[in-house]
Amino acid sequence: MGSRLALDKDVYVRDEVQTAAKILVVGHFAVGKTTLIGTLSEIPPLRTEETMTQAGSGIDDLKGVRGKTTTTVAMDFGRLTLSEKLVLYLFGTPGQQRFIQVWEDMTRGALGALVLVDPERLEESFPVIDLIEQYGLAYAIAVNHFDGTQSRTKEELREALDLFPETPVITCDARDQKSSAGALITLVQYLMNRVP
Ligand SMILES: Nc1nc2c(ncn2[C@@H]2O[C@H](COP(=O)(O)OP(=O)(O)OP(=O)(O)O)[C@@H](O)[C@H]2O)c(=O)[nH]1
Ligand SMILES: [Mg+2]
Repeated sequence: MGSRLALDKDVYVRDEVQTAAKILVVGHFAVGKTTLIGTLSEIPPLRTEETMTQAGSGIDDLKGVRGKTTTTVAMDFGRLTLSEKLVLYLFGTPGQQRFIQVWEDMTRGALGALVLVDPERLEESFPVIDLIEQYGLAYAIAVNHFDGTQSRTKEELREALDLFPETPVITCDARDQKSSAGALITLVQYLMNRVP
């Protein structure tokens, strides 16, 4: 217990009152997962970024992704204290199918997931949503608004993504703290209301 206290004093000192929840931030390639966790984390986020090389050019589709030189190869990790009673541990999980093994580990113990979606690359979100449903995780959709993207109504997005009526759809800008926090809070409220 002594070493746990030393590792994460803030959380364990207030043990009786504070609950920790694991939340996944998922989404397809270059949708803004690392950006969102970096924006929200109150500790320096753990990142596993590697420079993209020519070898990956036929694998990760850079179409519509400007100025991206690195990609996440394992995970992102950050922490966000939402209130005296609730601290969130954020795990960013790569959406590419070749990372399916990472999903096996990441989904364990997770309360739910924020699924980041680029409205201009909707079809890339289908396999990610399929995976989340396959693992039985509750989720909310956060539409990351890249500059200049065509806006669609939430209803159009809901229909295009074939969502359940109760699944929350929120818009956000992964670079903006307030809007990213708003997306996460919507997810957490949704998850809390589902708890029997
Ligand atoms: N204009 C704009 N750019 C954004 C936004 N969100 C992220 N970006 C940029 O989009 C690029 C991809 O963002 P990342 O956070 O690396 O995306 P990712 O989902 O972690 O990518 P992978 O780990 O490679 O799958 C970066 O260059 C970001 O700066 C946004 O809302 N607007
Ligand atoms: Mg990333």
